[in-house]
Amino acid sequence: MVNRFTTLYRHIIEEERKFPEATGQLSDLLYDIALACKVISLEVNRAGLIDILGLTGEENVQGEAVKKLDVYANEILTHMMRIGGHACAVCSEEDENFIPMEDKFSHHGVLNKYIVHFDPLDGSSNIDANISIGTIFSIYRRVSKDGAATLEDCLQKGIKQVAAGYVVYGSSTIMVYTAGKGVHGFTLDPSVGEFLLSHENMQIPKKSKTYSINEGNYSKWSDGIRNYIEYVKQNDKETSRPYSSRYVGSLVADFHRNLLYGGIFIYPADDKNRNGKLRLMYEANPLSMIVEQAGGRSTNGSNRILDIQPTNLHQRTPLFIGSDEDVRLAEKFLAGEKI
Ligand code: AHM
Ligand code: MG
Repeated sequence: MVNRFTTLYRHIIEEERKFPEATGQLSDLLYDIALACKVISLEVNRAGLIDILGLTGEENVQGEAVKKLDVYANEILTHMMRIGGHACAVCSEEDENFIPMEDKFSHHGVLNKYIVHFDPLDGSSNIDANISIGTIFSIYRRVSKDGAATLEDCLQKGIKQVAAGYVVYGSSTIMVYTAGKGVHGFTLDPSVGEFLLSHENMQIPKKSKTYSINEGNYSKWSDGIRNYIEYVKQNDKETSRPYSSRYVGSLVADFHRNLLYGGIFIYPADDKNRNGKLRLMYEANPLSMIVEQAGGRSTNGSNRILDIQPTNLHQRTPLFIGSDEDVRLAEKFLAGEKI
């Protein structure tokens, strides 16, 4: 039975204690991210009221400019990192270049040692339809020894992540994170304003009966992908086929459901998007660290996502992520193996 009063902050401090060299900076950084996400959650819940209250003009009732939610989410996360004093650079799906952070707010003169990557509001095309959206984050240790952060600090392989996580703004707000020792989920209790431990040591089922892919792109796919999708739709009791199809169109929401119940999410390369659509640094790497920590698998169809050396902050990658056996089977179809 889960201890009902384990807050996110207590949990991350206890997790950090498992690393003898830890200074507490990572706990504080994660806490700052969680705080920013609580603020975003509030705004997401109010989004539907904006039209009713007549706030769609340039200014809201307080005379402040009304911002698009994804712009707002980006600003609040960046601001929180700047005042927090633990990040030396922030990279966001919303910004072309990385944003260096000054050391002047760092505590006790300690150098800000972390690089933080965000997709501030994933699935943002779903906002107006009241469909779940989320924030994805990823944390690296800087490699340069001092001075301003460099592009090299920001372009590290996913395997170098020290922590990663996401927040889904759904029927409730949930934060899932890993700091390299398992995956843990916390549900926001709005009455006390705290994320409380609700899913300890999450494990994704090894095999599933659910696939998530935008099937509207069928005509642009390779034969390998088409054959795999045809396969999961055939009847065969022994292998739990046909699979169910579930596709929200918000990666975080599709990923979270598959993490809980099992499933494979695929966004392949196709005729139009030669490298797929999703971003390596902001979407694929953090979710890949989580899925591997939960016993699942994540590749670009042939290679492990976490081993890809990034060359560009906004580079895209095909993504096959979820239950281990399902991802392996999809890879076989992609390689043209006879099943
Ligand atoms: P976003 O980060 O701009 O919201 O775009 C990424 C989103 C993912 O959340 C989702 O899985 C995918 O794009 C959906 O794409 P499509 O509409 O092509 O199926
Ligand atoms: Mg996204």
